[in-house]
Amino acid sequence: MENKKKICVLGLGFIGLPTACLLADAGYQIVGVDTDINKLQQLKNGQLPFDEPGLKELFERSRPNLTFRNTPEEADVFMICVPTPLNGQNRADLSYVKNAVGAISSFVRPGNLIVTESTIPPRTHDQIIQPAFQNTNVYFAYTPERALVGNTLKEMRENDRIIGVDNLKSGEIAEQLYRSFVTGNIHLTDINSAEIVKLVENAYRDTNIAFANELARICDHLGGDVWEVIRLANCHPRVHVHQPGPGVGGHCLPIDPWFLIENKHTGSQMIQLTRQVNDSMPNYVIDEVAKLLTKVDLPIVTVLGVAYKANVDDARETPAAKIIELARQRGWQVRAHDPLVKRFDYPLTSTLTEAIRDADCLILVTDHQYYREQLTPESASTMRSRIIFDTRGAINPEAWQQAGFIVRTLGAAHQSSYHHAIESSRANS
Ligand code: SAJ
Repeated sequence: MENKKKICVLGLGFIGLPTACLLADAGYQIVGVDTDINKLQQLKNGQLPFDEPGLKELFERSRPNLTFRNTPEEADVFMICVPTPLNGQNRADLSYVKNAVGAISSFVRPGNLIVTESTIPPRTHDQIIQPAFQNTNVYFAYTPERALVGNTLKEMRENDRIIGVDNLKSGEIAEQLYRSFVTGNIHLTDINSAEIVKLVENAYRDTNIAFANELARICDHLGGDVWEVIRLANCHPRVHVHQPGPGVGGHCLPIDPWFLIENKHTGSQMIQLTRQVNDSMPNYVIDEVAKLLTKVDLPIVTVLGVAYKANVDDARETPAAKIIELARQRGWQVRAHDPLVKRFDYPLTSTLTEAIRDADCLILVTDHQYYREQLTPESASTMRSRIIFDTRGAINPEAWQQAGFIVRTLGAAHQSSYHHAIESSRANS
């Protein structure tokens, strides 16, 4: 095999590790760098710190080209994949990026490529990354990651990639690097535009969901069924409204839009409003649940699903955390259950049966496939009061109502069972 270049990947998280494995699988010699000694030891022992479809097999296959260290070393390419969390003032905490830049500075040589994948506010290259290497003749690229948790490897391979570069030669080197595993189109552009594109994608989705959440509240008051309303509106060829829910979680949508507007001189108004709408959904859910519990003394409430979205084991920024906190503030006894999440700040009940028994109200927060299959009126027959609040439009209200449950679906307070009746008659025909 051709003797491929050496790449130092800084940050072995949800993006850095799969990317390191894909590049190692393509024949590059990868030095994976992380400051978490336990994670490094785990990886050296052949264990993965998180799960993603296909990652275990890829990791096994690419291990001969992977080494793990807690400091960088000389390489042809340096790839920055460190986290950029939100600080207390809704601004990007760039300390990990700055540390990574500092850590590689003594190893970078003329002709090296420094490529960043971390999500960063506009102008971070201009103001922080590039100035740190101004006396070295290096190439820069910004290639924001765009993969969806739960489908990371497929999307890393198949999605189009945006590569922002500082000059044509950087573009040539960076494109060749990504072409080694990307089958989607590669779009070269300038670095500032690439920084903004990444944030626009998530701000767009966040805004669309905020619109859906606002529609859910409107339907609750005006009598429509938001799930039906959106389904039908989306039959129009130029309408694509997203789905409402208990709030927006994960490591991207609740964070990235803030980066786009952290420079106050942009005059942006809508993105901030979007964030407020989505962040207020847990409060709305708990206010609505409270209306169902007025006659119940010392309610026991069970939160079903603490992952930030369906079918992942990831609970970062999950709206479930705020829902649990708000429910506890009301003096309710709160249980939480999730079939996939292993680590969570609040104790998780180990079985669904245990989580349901003697509860007064179930709040379906995450529509895991597991709940779609296992959560039935029969499985909930051991509840003390028969109340269920569905924030995802995931259960069939009619079936639950027939079994004697009070069912409240977000955005369908005046529940019409019309479309469910139609759907089941279609299914039976
Ligand atoms: N959600 C809704 N309604 C919807 C869709 C999602 O309430 O119609 C909620 C989910 O329940 C979840 C949150 O939004 O709480 C975010 O989930 P997601 O599936 O929209 O996105 P992430 O955070 O897993 O990944 C996003 C993706 N961005 C876009 O689709 C534009 C992914 O492609 C990015 O790579 C990722 O952010 C990232 O790392 O930036």
